[in-house]
Amino acid sequence: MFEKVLIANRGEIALRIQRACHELGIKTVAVYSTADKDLRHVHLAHEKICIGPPRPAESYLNVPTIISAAEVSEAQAIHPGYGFLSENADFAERVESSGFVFIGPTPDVIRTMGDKVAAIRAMREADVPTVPGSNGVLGDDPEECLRVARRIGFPVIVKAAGGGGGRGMRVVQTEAALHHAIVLTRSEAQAAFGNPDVYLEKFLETPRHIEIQVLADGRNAVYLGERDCSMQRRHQKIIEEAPAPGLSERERRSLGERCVEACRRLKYRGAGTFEFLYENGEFYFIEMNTRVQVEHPITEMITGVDIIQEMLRIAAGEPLRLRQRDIVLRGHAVECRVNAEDPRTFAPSPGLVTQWTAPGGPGVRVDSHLYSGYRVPPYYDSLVAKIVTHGTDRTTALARMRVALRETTVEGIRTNIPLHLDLLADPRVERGGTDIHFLEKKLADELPR
Ligand code: MV4
Repeated sequence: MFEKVLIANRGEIALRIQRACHELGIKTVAVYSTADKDLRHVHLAHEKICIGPPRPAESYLNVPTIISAAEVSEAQAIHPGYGFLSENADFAERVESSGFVFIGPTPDVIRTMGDKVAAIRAMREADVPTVPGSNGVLGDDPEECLRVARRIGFPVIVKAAGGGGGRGMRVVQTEAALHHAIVLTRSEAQAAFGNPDVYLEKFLETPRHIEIQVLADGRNAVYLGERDCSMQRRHQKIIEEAPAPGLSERERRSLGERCVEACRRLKYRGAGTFEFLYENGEFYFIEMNTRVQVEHPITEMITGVDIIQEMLRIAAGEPLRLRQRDIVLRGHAVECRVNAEDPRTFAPSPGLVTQWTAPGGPGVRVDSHLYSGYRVPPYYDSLVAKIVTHGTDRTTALARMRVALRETTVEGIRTNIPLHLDLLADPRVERGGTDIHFLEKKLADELPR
């Protein structure tokens, strides 16, 4: 196992990674921006290195500085967390060519999955179900594009090959609107990702977002069940749960086995997430994430597997110790993302947290870097805590979440806890299985302005 790992991230995930390292007897190096000198994991690290000013481009995205920090601290490996450089193939390459281990997949696999067209092609080859679509990049001929769209059937969605996570896409309802939408998405994609390639898919109107968690060592893979992440606003997830309400054991196994087979073909290494849309009993692959995800704790709660520890073991070259038969899903888990934002307007609400009290009790887990007196900086995402509850069944997990949210106090800044309480009081949420448009529709219906 590694003796020392550099954590190239901040906030709650840096603390989460550090805990896993320390539990395994690994020393940690924290790299931090000047805005983050008082973060908990920075205080708790064996070594800390300031890597620049608050702006991410000058600190957490500064590759040469992070590599230098690894060199001077003599860390053996770098954990990128989520966001920042976590899915940057060039960074992974630089890490490895500088003699360090990148805790994640190989650069070529990151690159393939970053190109959404290449990712979908890889999945089709592995028999993972995908959305009916162009099966490749669109050419320049408008007539040919129209033929492809007609074959798929309207509505269609134009997506950028370099996009993902909701960036660079446009829904097209009619034949007349197709050409303009392609031209527009193409030019936006060129500007945003430096890649003008676009592709077409059938637009699914009311899907759920269900994702499969995998762990793999380059040879073998296991799936750790699924998460339902349909509760979102503007592509920001706010509540996730595992397992997905109403999914049958048969559906879970069949989809999980296909993802495992895809991992074997890709020689996938590390933690990964296959994202699917789920509509009318069918799954459609849309993207793969090659990093640890924000919502990984709910999977940990129902499987008992420490995903970050497993990432470290795999990166250190240990063969996967888990067999599929060892993975048993137990009970139900829910995660509420607590953001420093106005619960009605969603405007960011950074500032001094004068008082923080975390909830507790059986089946309650809190992943947070908050403490009373912490100042939430305005430069980064607004996630300040993840409240996770577990119970023998969904009803129990939800009841525990309501109690936990009412116990939580955050003073000095605004948070979205009132929104969470509102959602958990909605009978449609209690029933489960709401689609990806539920939250935005509810907000439009209940908060007319
Ligand atoms: C779609 C779709 C409907 N049909 N693709 C948005 C994020 C990106 N990962 C893919 N996204 C979507 N792709 C087809 N063919 C609807 C969405 C979508 C969405 C997906 C997952 C979670 C939230 C979403 C919110 C709006 C649109």
